[in-house]
Amino acid sequence: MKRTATVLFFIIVWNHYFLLAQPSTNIQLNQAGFYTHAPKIAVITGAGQSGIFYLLSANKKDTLYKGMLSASENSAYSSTTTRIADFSAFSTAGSYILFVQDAGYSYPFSLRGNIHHALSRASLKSYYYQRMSIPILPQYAGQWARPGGHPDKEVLIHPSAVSDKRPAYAVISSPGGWYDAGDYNKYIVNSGISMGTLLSAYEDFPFYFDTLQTNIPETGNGLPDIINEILYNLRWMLTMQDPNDGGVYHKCTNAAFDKMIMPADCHNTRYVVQKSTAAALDFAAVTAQASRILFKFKKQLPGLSDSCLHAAKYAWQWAKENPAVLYDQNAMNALYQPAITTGAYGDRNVTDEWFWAACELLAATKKEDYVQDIQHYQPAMAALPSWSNVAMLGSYTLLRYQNELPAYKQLPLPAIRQQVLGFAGSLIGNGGNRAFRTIMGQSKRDFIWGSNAVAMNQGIALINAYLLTKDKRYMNAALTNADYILGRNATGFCFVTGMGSRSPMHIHHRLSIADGIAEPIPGLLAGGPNPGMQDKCTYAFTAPETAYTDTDCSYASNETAINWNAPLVYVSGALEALQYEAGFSMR
Ligand code: G3I
Ligand code: 9MR
Repeated sequence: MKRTATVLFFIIVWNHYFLLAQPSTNIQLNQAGFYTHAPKIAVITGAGQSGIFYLLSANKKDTLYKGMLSASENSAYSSTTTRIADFSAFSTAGSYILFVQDAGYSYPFSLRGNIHHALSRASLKSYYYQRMSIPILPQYAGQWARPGGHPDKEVLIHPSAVSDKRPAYAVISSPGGWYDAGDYNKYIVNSGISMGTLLSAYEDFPFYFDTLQTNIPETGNGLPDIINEILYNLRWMLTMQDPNDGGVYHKCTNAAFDKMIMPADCHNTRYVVQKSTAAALDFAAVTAQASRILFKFKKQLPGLSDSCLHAAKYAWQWAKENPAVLYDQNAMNALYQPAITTGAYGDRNVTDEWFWAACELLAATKKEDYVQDIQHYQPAMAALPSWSNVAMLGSYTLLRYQNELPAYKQLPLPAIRQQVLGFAGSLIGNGGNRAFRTIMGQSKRDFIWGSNAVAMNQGIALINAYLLTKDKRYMNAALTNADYILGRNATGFCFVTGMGSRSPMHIHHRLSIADGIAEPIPGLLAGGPNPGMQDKCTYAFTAPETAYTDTDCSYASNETAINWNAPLVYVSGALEALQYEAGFSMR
């Protein structure tokens, strides 16, 4: 009896001093922290009663604020139960910890005016690590420095991509660009939305990005680093256009994925594969948008703006002549050798690509030529941007330039404005995900391959609605999705590598896996919960909002990709930029 009591005593003491002293995985909050004047919410997961929560100083000695937890609620897309700690009323800058009796201590977090600056910088910097064909140098990359690989100076024309002047196996040069994701290939379609999103970040918030430096080789050359980074991929994209006809190859790739090895150890033959309408139109949209922005830098980059516009028109013309060349990898492999088994990005509907390209070309040229196509391809319904649905990128651009475009009668600007605002309004109007108080995750359909990009693209839609209306409800809603990405979600992960207290350590990313360094390359957004679990890896939880596993194996939930990081760059930059607007407070 006495012995049992002693053991019990030790268990209690152990729990108190060791377990409870560790941060609890049951308190889900933005692991970076909060803007001083923004709403501040933490979610307590796991069974428990309503009760008091305490906001403590970082050394846990002082209680600075206390409040009541909400009653427990059931989350819609997993068996998680949640209670809400809302401490929005507290707004003193500093470092803090939350304490809840039956959950323990939270991770430490801060309240600050520029709380997402580090995220903004890291998410943009991640593209430097993705650069292909050049060595990544220690003065910029620290422990993640590595030799170059995939020079792509000798890339073969795949038999599917043959044209008069470029027979099968002819050699072209297509160096540079970013690795698409955890794999080592480059795909025009996915580069399309990634570049469009980064270029839009610059167009919407030039004052912020003009001064954001990421310590890359070009830093200090008179161009903003976001532009320097974009140029690295743009120059590659330009090599993907056939100068003989304006057509654009769908991708530059191995026949099969490289093993989990470093770039310098990869020696598989590289191909450019079949031209496609989607590739041509995405390319036209990006180069048109780039021409517009680079015009501002024509002194530093003589001729580039013009070359981009020329490339855009040439690709557009090819698309007009080849309006329905879809990329169907299986059909292609039935006809040509070697079979290509890398990412397909095979889009079966290109109406949205037509719309986006026409919008970008109109905004770049201000010429009426594109108005009819804009009208013709205007989407019937707004849809969240993804690699296969880029229409809304065109809408954002038209609205961005609405006051500078000639007053073409057939240009459906009011309808497009209504569509974007209607879409953002519906994200807010349905109340969001109640259990976590986020916009993300209110629909089961949010949890797809790359679901974290859904959260960030929702953020962009909301920020655009804010820019159009100055209604702060949209900004607060966007902020809930940043909170989601950085920890206020049913998995408890901060989904950006190197950020927060609990972030992915085993991202499906060849560079991070093969380099022998424990920490993954920082600033990468993991794919996120995906109940599709197409990778057939082992998942501890399989419900829509918890089907995420931090394992190397999991490309369906734990890969990273340039089209997922781009909206993270946009949202984190926008949040920071808007914080700096005089007098702006998110409340
Ligand atoms: O469109 C359907 C939708 O109607 C349905 O409700 C839903 C149910 O799961 O599936 C949707 O299709 C999914 C599609 O993504 C759109 O989200 C497919 O199941 C899913 O297999 C597909 O995944 C794509 C994946 O490649 C496999 O092709 C991802 O979007 C895409 O981001 C990913 O991209 C890969 C590249 O191929 C190679 N490089 C890495 C990159 C990231 O993983
Ligand atoms: O590593 C590849 C990843 O980038 C892709 O998104 C994924 C789906 O296309 O495929 C991964 O490669 C796997 C391949 O599909 C099947 N064999 C194992 C490969 C590495 O895990």
